[in-house]
This record gives sequence, C-alpha cells and structure tokens, in this order.
Amino acid sequence: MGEWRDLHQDWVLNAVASGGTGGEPKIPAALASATVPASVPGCVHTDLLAAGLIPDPYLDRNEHELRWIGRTDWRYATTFDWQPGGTDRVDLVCDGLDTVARIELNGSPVATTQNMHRSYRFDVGQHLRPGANELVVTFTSAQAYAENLKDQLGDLPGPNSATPEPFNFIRKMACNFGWDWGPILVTAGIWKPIRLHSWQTARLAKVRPLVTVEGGVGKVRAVVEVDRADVNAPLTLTAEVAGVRGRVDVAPGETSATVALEVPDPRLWWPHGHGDQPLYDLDVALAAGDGTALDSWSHRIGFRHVRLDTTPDETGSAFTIVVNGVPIFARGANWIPDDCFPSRIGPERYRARLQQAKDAHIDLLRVWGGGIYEQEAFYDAANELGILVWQDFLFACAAYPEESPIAEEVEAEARENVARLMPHPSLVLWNGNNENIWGYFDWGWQARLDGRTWGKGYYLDVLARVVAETDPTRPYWPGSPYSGSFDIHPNADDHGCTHIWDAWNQKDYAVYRDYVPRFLAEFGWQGPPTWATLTRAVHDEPLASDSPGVLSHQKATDGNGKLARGLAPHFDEPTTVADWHWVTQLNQARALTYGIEHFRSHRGRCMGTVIWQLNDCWPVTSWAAVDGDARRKPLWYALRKVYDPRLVTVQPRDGGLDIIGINDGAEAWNAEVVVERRAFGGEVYAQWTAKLEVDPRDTTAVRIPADVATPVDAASEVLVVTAGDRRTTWYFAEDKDLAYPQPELDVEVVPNPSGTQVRVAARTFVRDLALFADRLDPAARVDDMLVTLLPGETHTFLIEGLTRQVTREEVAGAPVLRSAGDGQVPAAQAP
Ligand code: BMA
Repeated sequence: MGEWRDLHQDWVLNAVASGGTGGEPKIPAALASATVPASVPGCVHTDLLAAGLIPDPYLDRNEHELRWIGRTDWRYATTFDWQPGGTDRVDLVCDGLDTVARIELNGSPVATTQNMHRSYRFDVGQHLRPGANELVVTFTSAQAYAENLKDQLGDLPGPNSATPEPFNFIRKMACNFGWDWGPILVTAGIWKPIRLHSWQTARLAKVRPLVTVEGGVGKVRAVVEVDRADVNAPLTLTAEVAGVRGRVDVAPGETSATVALEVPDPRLWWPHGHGDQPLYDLDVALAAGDGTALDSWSHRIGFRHVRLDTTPDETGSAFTIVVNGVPIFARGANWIPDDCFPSRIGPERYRARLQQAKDAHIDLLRVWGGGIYEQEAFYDAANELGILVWQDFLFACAAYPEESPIAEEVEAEARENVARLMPHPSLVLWNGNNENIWGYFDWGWQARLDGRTWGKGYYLDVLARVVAETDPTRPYWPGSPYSGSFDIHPNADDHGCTHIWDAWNQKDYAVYRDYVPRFLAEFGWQGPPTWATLTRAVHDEPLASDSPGVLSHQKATDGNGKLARGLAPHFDEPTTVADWHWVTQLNQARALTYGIEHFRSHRGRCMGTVIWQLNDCWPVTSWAAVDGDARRKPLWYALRKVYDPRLVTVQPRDGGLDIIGINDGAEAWNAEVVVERRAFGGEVYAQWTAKLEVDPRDTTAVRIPADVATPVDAASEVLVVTAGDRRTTWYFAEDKDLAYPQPELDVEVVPNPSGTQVRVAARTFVRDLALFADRLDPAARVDDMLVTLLPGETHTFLIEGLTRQVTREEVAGAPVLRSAGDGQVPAAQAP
C-alpha cells in the first residue's frame, strides 16, 4: 500500500513583493522583513493575526487597512526530513492552493498553479534528496494576477457594485473580493492539506461511483482510473457494498476499469421528513496480479434516484426536484462560505451550521456560485442530516471570459469537482451559474460585451457536457435564474427557477404576493446581526445604525436606506439604536414569513423556496438567518415556524380570507380548525370551526366566512386560527397602525438543570415576544422566539449557556424581552 505523509509542520511565511497597482498601500515596514510562523492548512491573514502583526480584519474598520495583504506576494517555506523508501513514485499532493502558486523543491521548480478550486499531484521523486529537503510555495498576489488578466483580455461587465473587483478573471472564491455582505479580504495560502504520497506499481487515480436505483435495485458502477508506475503490471480491481462484491482484471497497459454491483432492495436515502438517511460503505481496492494490496478508496454512499422535472405544462414549465419518484417541495436556504478564511472551517463547524439549518426545517441548501465547492465535511453532514444540496458551479454576477487560461481551468475544475462530490447522496443538482444569464439579459451587458464571450459556452455547453460525461446520475441546469430557453426571459415566473429581488431593492415585501414562481431560488430581506455579534465586532462610541463601524459592516448598496424604506410601510421609525436593531430584525423575520407562507400556499405550481441566505462569513448586517458568530437571528426562529412541514396560514384570496393547510409529509393531516376574531383586550367577537383535511404532500384551502373575517375595528382585532396543535394569527392592519396594548407581563426566572427558564405570563395580548439571551450573556442562547400570547396565556423560554445568574429585573423588559410594538408606544404613554 502507498504511504501518505502530511507536510504540515514548520512552515514560515514572508512577504516578498507588493504586486499592487494604483497607489495601494505597500507592505508595512515592520512586516517587510518579518518571518512569521505559518499554519498549513491556513492562510496569510490568519497567520499574521495569530502572530499579532495585524488587527482582526472582522473588527471595526480594520478590513480597510489590510488591503495590502491581497496585493502582496507571499512565500511559504518549510524543511522536512525524508529518506528514500524504495517506492516507484513519490508525489507531492496539494489538495488546495490559494491561488497563483509557484512550487519549488530544493530550489528546483516543480509547477505553477492558478486555481483555488483544483487539487494537484506532482511527481517529485527526482527533486527529493535523503535528509533535509526544502519546500517553497510562493503565491503571486491574486489581485494583481486578476487585474493583469483583465487588462489582457479586456474588462467585462459585472454586478452593479461601487467597487468593481476583478473576481471574474481568476478561479478563486469570488466573494474574497468583497460582496454585498462580505469584506474585501483577498487571501493567499495553502488552504487544504499538502502531503507526500509514496507508491508502488499503480494507484487509484479517480473513483467515480455512479449510484442509482432502478426498479428497487440499487445499482453502483464504480468507474475507476488507474495511474501506473509499471505499465505492464497486471492488476485487479474489487469493489464491495452492502455485502455485494465484484472484481475485474485490469490488463497490462489498461488505465481504466469498471466494477458493476447490484444491491437488491437497498434501504433508500431520503431528505429528512421524507424518510431515513441510510448510508452504505463502498470500498474499492486495487491489487497487483499476485494479490499484493496497492491502493484503496472508501466512501459512504446512499441509494436514491433523483431527477429534475422540467416538464412543460399549461402555465409554463416545472422546476421540481424528484427524489425516489416523490416530488419534493424544497424548503431551502442559500449557503455562502461560512468564513472569509475557509481554511478555518472544520467538520464540527460545518456540522453545527447544517444542524442549525435542519433544526429550522430546512431540507435544501444551495451552495452559491460566488463561494467554493465546499469541503467534504459539508456534504458528509448533509448526507447524515438528510439535507439536499444544490451545487452551483463557481460563477456569480459577472461575465466570465471563455478564453485561455480561464477556459482550461474551468473545465479541469469542473471535471475534478463533479467527480469528487458524486459519492454524496445529498448532492442532487448541479447549476451553471448565479445570475449571469439574468445579467446578460437585464444588466446592460450586451452593449458592453459587443460580441465578446461572457460564459454562455460554459453554461450551455462545457458544464452540461462535463456533468453528462462525469456523473450522468445527476441533473444539470444552466443557471439561476433560468427559464430553460434563451427565447424566454431567464427570470420568468412561469418557467424554471426564479430570483425575486425587487421586493428588497425597490419595493416592499408585499410584492411577494404578486409572484407565484415555479421554484424560487433566491429572495431575502436584511437585518442586523445579533446584538452580541454586532457589539463584539463594532466598538463605535456612540453606536448608531449609521456610525462608522456599523456602516462598514453593511456592504449592500444603500443597505441602510433600504432597511429604512422597508420598515416604513410596516413600523414607525425607530428612534434609538436598540429599537432600530429590534425592529429591523423583526421586519426581516416578517418579510420572509410573509413570502414563504404565500409561496408554500401555492405548493404544486411552486415547488421550492430557497431564502437568501442561511449564514454569514463575518459579523455583518445581511440577509442571513444565522449571523457571522453563529448566533441565530429572529429570522431563524421565524423560519422554523414557516418551514414546519405542516403549516397553517391565512391568505387573502379573491376578496376574502382563506385558511390554507400545507402538508409536506407522507401522511394525511386532518385537524379541526377553530377561528376566532378577538379584540386585543381578549373579547371573542366571532368564532367558527371547520374541518381541515390535507392530503399527503398537498394543500387545502378553507374560506373563512365573511362575518368572521371582517373586523369591527381593524386596529385592535386579531384572527386566531388554530389547526390541531398549530396556530397562526392574522391582522387587519400594519403594525404601525395597530393599537397594541402596552404589554403587561409577569416574568419569573427559574434556574433549572438544563438552563434557566423564563416564564412569561401575559396579562395583555402580546405579539412576537422575543427574549434576547445574548443581551444577558454573549454565551447564552434561547430556545424560542416570536411567540404570540393571548391575555392569560403563558410561555416558558429556556436559556442555555448562561455563565452567570440573571435576575428577573434584567430579563423582564427591553432590551432583553421585546415584542412587536413595544417600541412604538406613543411618547405620552411611555414610562
Ligand atoms: C443575489 C445573490 C448575491 C447577493 C444577493 C443579495 O444577487 O446572488 O449575489 O449577495 O442577491 O443582494
């Protein structure tokens, strides 16, 4: 068997040159001659931070002082002892180099690379020597490389950004160049493992398991490519899964072979909520003709069939993910890199973030095209948790050149990553790009392009071909949004997948009801990060929604203006930073609740909602549900409610109000519905009951009688709709026009073995009661939020992670305990 050896020790780092243009800051004097201990895997920024040489780029406005790092060339060097082991080959294997690298071993050039998204293997036997060896990897400034290529190929249109950066001229995580939620931190470094691999005779170069289910039979074709040191050696290849074993001979000279296995009646893998996630070990082994083991490969796989249903119908064409024959309504979220420095993201963090997604009933994550093909641990967690993964190829919001060297890099990167990720049953869809076809249609690109390439060849040809040749078990779709044809607008409501951004950017979330997309792959609303996260990152005195640090942690064009204009139709203008923080967060939760309830009520025609976005890469005001310090924003709690597989909602339809029961599960849902129209004061003005019967994976509408649905005083009444153990409320006016009573709450703090309980008894009607545990202790979290109580009702919150005892007085009011309208009490009534 071959032998692997990590080369992760004793690295140091030096700045070697400033590749910057245009008067950018040069290397600070203190760093110019410094030799810094380097972590491998890792990156320059985190090493400089660990050495105390730069301030934390995530804090205050530090990011802006650190632009020089991305404009500098960096040299990584290590020495290691090596003794010849008598093997045929010794390869240097680099799982990930970020990005423009020159590798030298003992002073001899080994290779140059220019793609963060690929791995590399080089035969270095001739450069190694017994005893001490020196390995040097020098990174050219990615910024300078991209700017040079842009100058060479000519600029291409990108997003409507105030600071256009050349991210489309380099195969590197695009959002490192800044995004409307991310800072500009252009990294460099050995971001994944780097190792020596010594091997003999032959090795497994690539294993592509084609896994599907036909007629109840699990079919696995392990398609293998072999790398030979000995061209003439006879080899055997075996593969085994679920006790079924197959073997083929690989004749001398042959470099590929396939083992086909059939597993009768395997347990099927399902997204959560639809079934279990059984995983089977697939073991592939390569041996010499005499039976000596040479190499092995193992991966957990899952048996499931997937297709994308895009069948034309009377209203357009569908976009439905069908797993094991069952059309799935995707309750999704978009995923961005969880850190600007992705080498910091390990298996535990991936697992925790995906668990947060699952806990909010999210069953699909879309890995967005401005980030990375995520690390194995991401997909492993998705396999285990039953979360479907839609993977974008890495193109976002810009025209991309189809010329050399980008074209060759794109194809190589696609071939490698499609093969790398195909063992994962969670991966169900490959998508060509994010918003580039839309950009071509609507963002004025065509005039600027004047006939030059922009990526169409990738999306319609290259990537489609790579998926079809490498992994024909998975569907490919050219873009998001895309209608399926260049004759139909890419963002057409009736076809394919859609993004809705006019709500946030120009209009109001009320316009969500003007759309019934077939599959909504992006829509979102901003809100600030949690208070603990904001105040860890920003130390402005005084802190305000527009103080310098807060503004630097708001990257969207006119983001604060949009937050304010988005509040105006719904809430009174907040006057303190604490009220701004609470009300903008609440409005974010309201916006997505409003949209998702509407879209899910059209289940059937619409078969998915993928919110923008689950997570953040640093502390920032953004569309995320979970902030950059992993804390859950009110939106997360709202998602857990509206993504409940069984949801009851009230929707205006045809001049009246309908109760809609939505059932994503495989069992019928039958419940008695009780509708009450109540005054905020508690009086019941009308009551009506009905039966709600919802078939599996279906919706049912029940019309509320007009007299029940019509208020006497729109400002002070609420419809309370109970369906079995689910409840929802409907209001006849916006918050700013509602006459909420001043909340009267009896609060009790009860220490408890699993945390601290806060029991809140409402003497008045209280809407969207929220307890902000992070205001008490940054380490604390609360189990629930946005709870509506009728007079006389009680709710108990559980706070976990408190590092100190808290008192009733601390908990009982703002800023810890908040509710809708509590900051809007007219000044005359305020205490
Ligand atoms: C879409 C996304 C992202 C962006 C988001 C918010 O355009 O694809 O590029 O961050 O909207 O503006």
